[in-house]
Amino acid sequence: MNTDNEFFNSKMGQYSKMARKSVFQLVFAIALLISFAACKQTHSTSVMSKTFEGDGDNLERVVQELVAPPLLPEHDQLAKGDPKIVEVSLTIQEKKMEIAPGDSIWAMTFNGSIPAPIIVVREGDFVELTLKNPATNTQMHNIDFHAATGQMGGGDISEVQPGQQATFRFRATRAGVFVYHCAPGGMMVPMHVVSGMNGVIMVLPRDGLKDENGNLVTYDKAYYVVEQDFYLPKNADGTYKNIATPQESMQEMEAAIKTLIPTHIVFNGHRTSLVGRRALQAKVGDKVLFITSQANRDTRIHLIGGHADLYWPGGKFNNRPITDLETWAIPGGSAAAALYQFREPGTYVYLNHNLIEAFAFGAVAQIKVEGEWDNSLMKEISKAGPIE
Ligand SMILES: [Cu+2]
Repeated sequence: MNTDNEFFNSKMGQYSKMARKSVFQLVFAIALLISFAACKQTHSTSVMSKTFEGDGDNLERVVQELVAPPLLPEHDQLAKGDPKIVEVSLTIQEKKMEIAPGDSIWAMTFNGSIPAPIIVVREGDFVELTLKNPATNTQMHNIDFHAATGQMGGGDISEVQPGQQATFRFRATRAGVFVYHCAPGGMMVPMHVVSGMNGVIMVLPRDGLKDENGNLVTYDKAYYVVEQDFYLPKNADGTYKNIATPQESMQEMEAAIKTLIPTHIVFNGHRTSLVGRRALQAKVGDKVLFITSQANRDTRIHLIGGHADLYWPGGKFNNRPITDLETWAIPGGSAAAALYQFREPGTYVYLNHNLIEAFAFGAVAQIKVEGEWDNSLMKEISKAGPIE
């Protein structure tokens, strides 16, 4: 019996060893399958393997009514239905504009504002842009979308002389905030850009923005704040020239921009665009998306008293956002997006943290936040008084 038992036990041992081996092999096979599937999924969503079909001709059309900065056009944060053609119209206006109290430039603008209005679409939508250059203007203009794929970002096929209009369409294949600007060629490119011809398009992921853990995150408000460097020509005594015509502005400004030293660095086209009674507004608890670009020059943005809860690297929403930033860099020719939930009331300052460029040149905005003070985050222990 003992022998049998030993035999049996030993057989059972073998069976159990075999069973363990089989289970191990099964688990190993499943793990392989899962990792293969995950790998396949990663590959299928890689930006390197995206393919596109159709030119969008038969898609549903919607018209986007653009609005003046710092506001965004009406939009849904999550896509409704299939990709659409979003029709957008920009009319170029050449006009004299004040950029600081008493200081003016011959501005060149899309739709009359500096910056140009922000366009909002979703990944996979087509943007159908009509660019109008009224006969009253003096210059040829066009538009280069950093969000577009194709020659000159559309610059070649959108060239319009005064009295002309042109329409082209591109598919928004990448999610994020992207600069667009006029690019008529040669020295006219920087001249038109620093005369105000730049803006941003925001391409939202179809299923919305994601936080650092991959969960949906929405915003209560969004503000569009663009830094612009200006180069005003000066008289021999250092005062700014009063430029009478756009042609004179082009001649005089070339020498001014070649100094590489701006005379003004401001937000939204004017030193006082977003301060005092024009400060941005929010409430404690609001999650505010700040969209900021600089089309020509590097900058670095800081929110005094707050942070970027979420900052999307390079302003591109398919990257996992990084958290808790104090200051975020914007290389010239790009845009940034940062989300912050205000937790305390007060007047916040959103600025270029080269503090000379902020306070001496003008790159400052304010946000007035209403709500109840929270001692769990900051508490005044004793008011300023004589040293004891
Ligand atoms: Cu132009």
